[in-house]
Amino acid sequence: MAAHVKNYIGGEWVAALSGEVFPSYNPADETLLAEAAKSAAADIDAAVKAAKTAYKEWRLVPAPRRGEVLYRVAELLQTRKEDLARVMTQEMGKVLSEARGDVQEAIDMAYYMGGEGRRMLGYTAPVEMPEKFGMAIRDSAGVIGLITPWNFPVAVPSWNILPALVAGNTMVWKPSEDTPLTAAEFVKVFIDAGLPPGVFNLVVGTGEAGAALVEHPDVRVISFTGSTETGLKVYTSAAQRGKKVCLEMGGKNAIIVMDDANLELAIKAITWSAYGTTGQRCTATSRLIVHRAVKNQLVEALVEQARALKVGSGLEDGVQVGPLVNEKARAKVEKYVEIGQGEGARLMVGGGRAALDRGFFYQPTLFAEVSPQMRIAREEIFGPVLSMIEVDSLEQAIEVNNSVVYGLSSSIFTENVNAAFRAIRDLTTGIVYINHGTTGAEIQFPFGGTRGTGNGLREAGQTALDSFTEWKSVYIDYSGRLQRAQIDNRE
Ligand code: UN1
Repeated sequence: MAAHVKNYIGGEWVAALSGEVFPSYNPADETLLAEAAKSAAADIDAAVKAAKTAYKEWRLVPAPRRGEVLYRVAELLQTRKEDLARVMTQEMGKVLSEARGDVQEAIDMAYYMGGEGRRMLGYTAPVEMPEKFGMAIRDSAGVIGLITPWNFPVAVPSWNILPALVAGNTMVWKPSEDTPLTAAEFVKVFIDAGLPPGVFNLVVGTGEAGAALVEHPDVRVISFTGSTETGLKVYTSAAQRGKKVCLEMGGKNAIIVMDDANLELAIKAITWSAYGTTGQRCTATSRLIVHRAVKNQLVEALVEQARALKVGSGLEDGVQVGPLVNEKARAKVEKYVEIGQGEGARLMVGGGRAALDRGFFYQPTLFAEVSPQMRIAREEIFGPVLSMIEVDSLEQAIEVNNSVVYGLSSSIFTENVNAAFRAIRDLTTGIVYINHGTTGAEIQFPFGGTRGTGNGLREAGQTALDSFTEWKSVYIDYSGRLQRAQIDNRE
């Protein structure tokens, strides 16, 4: 029987004011998993009102106490990890072991940000006048609007929810329409951890609800993770209203394999980074930039690896590649495989639907003889499709890597320390890996990308606080007299 997902507003589970619902399907068997509230502007408005009211008190709760709620979130997530992972696998398809990893990122983030409750560091600096003191402190920003994708339906929201809450903000969260059930299960953890009503509100729905959240005058900060197309719309709409926006958008990440690389290691890393999560990570490897001298060896091994991967339902033991999230995602992959063939790239393996009765499955696919100008080498496909480009030198590899509009993650396999350090210096992505695939970022470091991937802010790490706090500079004059600085600012 399909579950029912409601909005969680001001501490109550409520239906959409219109009474409308939308479906959430299991991508592995196309069955109906849940019906969720199809929210609109009026639902968003109710949630923002609740968040605005709750903000008055939550901002005054001492930060170490707010941090303790996050520790309880971490503990509850530990106990519910398996259940949450199963719901996630059923709703968006990733294999169970990866779904567990997704929840684990939220656990890690909850402990990390819980600790911020006792840090949230500002600074002091000397001031120009005697008997005067100066400091810069982080202040909460107000009501935060959060829009998140389906591919990491617990981890990515947690990177935003946890820093925003510990910093004293309240929130309205609009998760992807592909994962409303997972979102509701995640919200229950916060309720059971004792978060006061109205501090964290869930509004499920489609793009209509997301747009209303971005447009709402009482929402000061928007954090968005998703496609570049939607992200730029969010950015434009928020800019017209003078809001702060944190964006994480597309990627076209590459692994560079040099002629001196440990090939055995590189092959394992490429296989996992390109085909793990069915290629549906913003950090997934979708380009392979390979030194001509090792090209043949690499292709042969990758074809073998791709063929051996077990495609199927993520709940089944031994399955390594789950389905694509929905029919639209599979149609997009099919379109790009056609484009690649039309552009003259050579299909080495895959290139079609996997032979399963139901579900949005696609075979792990490799294109060779790809040139950097081809669309399959430049545009985000978000599926298990890898495009191989040949180069003759490190300089050329770096140039090809940096030539796309995206700048999230990159990687180089080399045993040469000089080449590794040159790559660190010259690769222009937000994340760089040496002898490791392009996925697997840890929550204590900044996460995000340059160029078309983002807009300069970063999720995770200490930098997450930059999105959700305002700096307040404070001057305290304890001289008891009118000092010169108040008159003309200088002696
Ligand atoms: C994403 O793909 O949206 O680095 C996030 C990684 C994971 C997070 C990916 N820790 O691949």
